[in-house]
Amino acid sequence: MKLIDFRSDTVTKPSEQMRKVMAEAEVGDDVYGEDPTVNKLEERTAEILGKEAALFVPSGTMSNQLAIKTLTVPGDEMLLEENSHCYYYESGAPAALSGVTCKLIRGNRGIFSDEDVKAALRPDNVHFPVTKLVCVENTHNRGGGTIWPIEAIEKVVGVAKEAKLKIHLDGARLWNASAATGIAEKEYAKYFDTVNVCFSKGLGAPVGSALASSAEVIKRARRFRKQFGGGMRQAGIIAAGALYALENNRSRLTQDHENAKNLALQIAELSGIEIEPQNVQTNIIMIKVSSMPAEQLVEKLKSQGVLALAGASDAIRMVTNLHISKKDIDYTVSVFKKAVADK
Ligand code: TLP
Repeated sequence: MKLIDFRSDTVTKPSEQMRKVMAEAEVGDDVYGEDPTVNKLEERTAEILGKEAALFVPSGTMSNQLAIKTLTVPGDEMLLEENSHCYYYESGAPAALSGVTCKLIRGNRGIFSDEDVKAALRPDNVHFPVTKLVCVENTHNRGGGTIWPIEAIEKVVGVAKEAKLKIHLDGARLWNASAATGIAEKEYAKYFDTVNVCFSKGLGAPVGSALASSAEVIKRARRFRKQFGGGMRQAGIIAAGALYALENNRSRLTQDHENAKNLALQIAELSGIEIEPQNVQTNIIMIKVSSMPAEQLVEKLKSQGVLALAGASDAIRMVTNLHISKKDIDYTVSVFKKAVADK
């Protein structure tokens, strides 16, 4: 049976053409700075994001954590949304790797306001940790692929700058935000000190993310990358896949968005599940399940070849990606109809 895998956009596999450029990539020892393909990827990423420099890293988690490590000292505090990946899904890394505590902000589908940041600021007092950093996630994963409105970013950054805080963007899916809005990546990135972007999600590369910032910050992050065990050698093989993804797979993300919206609209009317199709802005669909445990629905879908992820006992997440076609969406709708009908 053919599997239609909606568990994530991280499940995507390299295409024939991508594999070809990977196989033929020029390589060198990247710890010596001698891998031409990695160097090219870093330069191109920095250019797209309008930053001085970028650093190729194995994962989005490492990229986020390098930003935190580089912009803070142990004992500092960072402000971030309670469902943000840096906090929720990174194994307690801010505390473990940087000695940083997290002060959580409750957002609306991942978005918070300048007022929220103001309310979270602390007076300068020896009893309190020093608040050093704010983190924004765009698009917001657990929020359901929500796009941060640029005006909201501007306001949050305004308050953060006034308080002399640094600002990090977890832009693992910034490509999706740009494809959906037409706002260039660098227009988003310009507000932030550091930006994480991932090549291994919707863009379809097998491995890799990058951190972009000023040359000085990236120089420091490069040392921490080594310390974290992320200094790779002939990494040009994987960088070539990332570069291919960057040049070829950004504009097609709108197809994933269309497919997600289409799926959401078609299953929204079914009983036993709840979706707000108007909130499906990019490639992530969050579905509340009321008629059975989410795991049970996931199993039913799986038995018909449709893979989804139970994100909570009453919720499933589905993510469209480059392996999923319009036809797959139609099939998935029919599987859903059956799955929710026979309890
Ligand atoms: N997200 C994964 C899981 O870890 C949940 C997924 O399937 O969505 N930032 C954001 C916003 C992410 O969604 C992810 C991965 C990361 C960072 C981390 O990237 P990796 O997996 O490369 O460490």
